[in-house]
Amino acid sequence: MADEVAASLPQVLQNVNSATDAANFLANASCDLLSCRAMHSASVTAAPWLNSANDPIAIEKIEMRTVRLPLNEPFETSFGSIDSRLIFLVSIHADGLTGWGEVVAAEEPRYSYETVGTAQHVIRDYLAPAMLSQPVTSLNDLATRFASFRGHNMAKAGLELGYMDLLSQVSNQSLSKTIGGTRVRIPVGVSLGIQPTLAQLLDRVEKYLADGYRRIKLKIKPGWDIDVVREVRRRHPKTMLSVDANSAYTLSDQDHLKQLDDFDLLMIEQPLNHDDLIDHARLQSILKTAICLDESITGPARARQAIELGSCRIINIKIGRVGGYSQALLIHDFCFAKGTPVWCGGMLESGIGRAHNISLASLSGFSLPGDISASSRYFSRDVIFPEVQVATDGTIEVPTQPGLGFNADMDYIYSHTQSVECLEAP
Ligand code: OSB
Ligand code: MG
Repeated sequence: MADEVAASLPQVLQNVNSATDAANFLANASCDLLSCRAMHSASVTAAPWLNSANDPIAIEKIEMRTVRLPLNEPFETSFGSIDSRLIFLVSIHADGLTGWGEVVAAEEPRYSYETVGTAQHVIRDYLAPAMLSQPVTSLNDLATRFASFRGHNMAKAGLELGYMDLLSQVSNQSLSKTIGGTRVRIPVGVSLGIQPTLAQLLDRVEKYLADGYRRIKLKIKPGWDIDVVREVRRRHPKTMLSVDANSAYTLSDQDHLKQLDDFDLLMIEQPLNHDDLIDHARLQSILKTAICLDESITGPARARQAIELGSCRIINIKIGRVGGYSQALLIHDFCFAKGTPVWCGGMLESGIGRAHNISLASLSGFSLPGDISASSRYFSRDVIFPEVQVATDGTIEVPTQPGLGFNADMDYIYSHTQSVECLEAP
């Protein structure tokens, strides 16, 4: 199955021959988003924000808000278990309109070094002042202002999300259309945390397959891997199945990991160190199964290097991890030109982040099911209405109305707010 997906893609992409140009662009740290996208938009629907049809947007106020949402069930990965999510929402205010974004950082620096606390600091002291200093003319303008601050991708992304929601409202078109999306429905899968028992995991797998999800991803770690995957595969011989180790292994585990080759997995996500490319390339050379990188792909340059080194055959794009739409679009376009499948990862987002993921995943290159579940998979009630729903065929409809296509549920947000901070233009 994995081979089929990999083999069918380059076929579709035969007309694209700009990979070398794209690589040259990405080699340059100060890659200009406009020219880079314009150059490679032959097979990507031309993105309306490339031209300057809109007046610059003078942002009046940025609000940072944290909201604690209980999770329906604990979520356990190789780096620990959580039973609630501190959601960090940002709202961007201009001309009576509000754009919503979400900073996907966790409370603790485990998945990445960013936390809710570091993102609040970086937004308050650096990014918001840059965004408020003068009217924003384009996503490229905003990304260029942020580029002078190193790292803190999730903080940058949160503001880019809010800006893009606002921009698509101003342009009176859907966010999907604003970024050049082509899909009207997107295929989705579900990520299943480490469970107390194998029986419980098998139950969860049955449930989500019955709900229609098109791909099951199992979180693995040493002691919860080969036997678990073997049993799930034995019961579901045809299911699109993948695993995610969140960096729980080292190269010395290669013989152990090689056993996963028996299970016809779509991919093994981030088996090795969170910032590694070299060891992944060595592991990929001995594995039949495709490696997918998540944590290691922190931006367009890393995506290019990973593909060049052969560190992976599939890339997981998370808008937060890579630093916003500007960077996610570049990675998408580059991978599309190279024939590398991408898919949209998740960070247990609330409906705001989830809605942005739906728009991102509507781009043509997102050929594999995303980790974009229904709101109800994680939360008894979400911060948006309508909530995100997955149809019985395992797809989510891409909204067509202007903006995000979902409304912030202010009553529910207010009632669960833990902190609010307003940042205003000087
Ligand atoms: O590694 O993809 C990951 C959640 C939090 C942090 C990292 C990851 C995840 C998931 C869940 O796998 C994806 C989702 O459903 O949001
Ligand atoms: Mg992952």
